Amino acid sequence: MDSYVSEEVSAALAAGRPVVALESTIITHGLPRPRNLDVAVAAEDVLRGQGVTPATVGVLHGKVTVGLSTDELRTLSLDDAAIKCSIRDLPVAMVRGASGGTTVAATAFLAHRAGITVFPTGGLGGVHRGASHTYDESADLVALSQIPVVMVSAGVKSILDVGATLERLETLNVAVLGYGTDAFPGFYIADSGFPAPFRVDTPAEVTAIAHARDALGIGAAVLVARPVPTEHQLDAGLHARVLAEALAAADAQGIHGHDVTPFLLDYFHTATDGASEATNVEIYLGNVALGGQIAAAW
Ligand code: PSU
Ligand code: MN
Repeated sequence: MDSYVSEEVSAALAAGRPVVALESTIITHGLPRPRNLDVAVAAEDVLRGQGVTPATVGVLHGKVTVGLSTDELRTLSLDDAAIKCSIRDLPVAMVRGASGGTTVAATAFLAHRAGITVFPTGGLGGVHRGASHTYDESADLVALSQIPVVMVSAGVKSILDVGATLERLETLNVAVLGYGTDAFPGFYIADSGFPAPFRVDTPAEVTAIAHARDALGIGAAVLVARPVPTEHQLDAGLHARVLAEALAAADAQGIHGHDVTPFLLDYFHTATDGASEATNVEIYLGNVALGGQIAAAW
């Protein structure tokens, strides 16, 4: 494949400077316009402020890119036709000349291929509720089992079956580290109700564990699970009520496949009058900042 890494990102990697990958499904499908672009730019600014080079990954008119420019980010953020690009969708988008936001799975794949290890998102995909009959499990999980990145996320999205997702992460050899917490975070809420398998408290502990993984040649991700600060979490009662409504609405409208996650997130953002959106942005930018610290400590 011809060069798809931006000059800025290539130069930073060649010089051994810290680089952090960012996904773009959160831009195309996770947040409403025009806030999506603001958040995408804010995430890059957080990293630049730390002396870290951001590498936002996405597909623009069939061109797979690691290190989108601000203009390219804007184009993608405004594109109604942008598809949600997981790993399997990348070759199709390339051949069709389509644009797309890359999911955690596709971003981890492309970032690692370019030599980038640290990758923060908001909330990871996982096992959906009812997966025992729908088989709906995010490709994020399989990708993390095969790609040795250091992923930072506020646990997995609370719209999912969190317990089942933790079981799958164990099966898939993904190390799960609670960051500054013994509880596994619950995305919109700080505590999912499940314990984190291990606790770490510093970026140096994370990098030491990731280096040990690499020394052993374990090819799976390390997942750093950072909880939303409690002052920014969604009210637990509101969360439970809206979640039940959102799941019922998805069921009634026959939403399935890759539309489920965007539908549920959008339902939350509308039904909470923007409160969940504000929380999502807090989660995301906080995770990006921690990603920057980990990359700097690498
Ligand atoms: N985190 C967020 N918002 C998002 C996502 C993550 O705060 O929209 C996206 C990621 O790109 C993730 C995707 O890979 O949701 C999961 O989708 P699915 O469950 O269909 O695999
Ligand atoms: Mn799915």
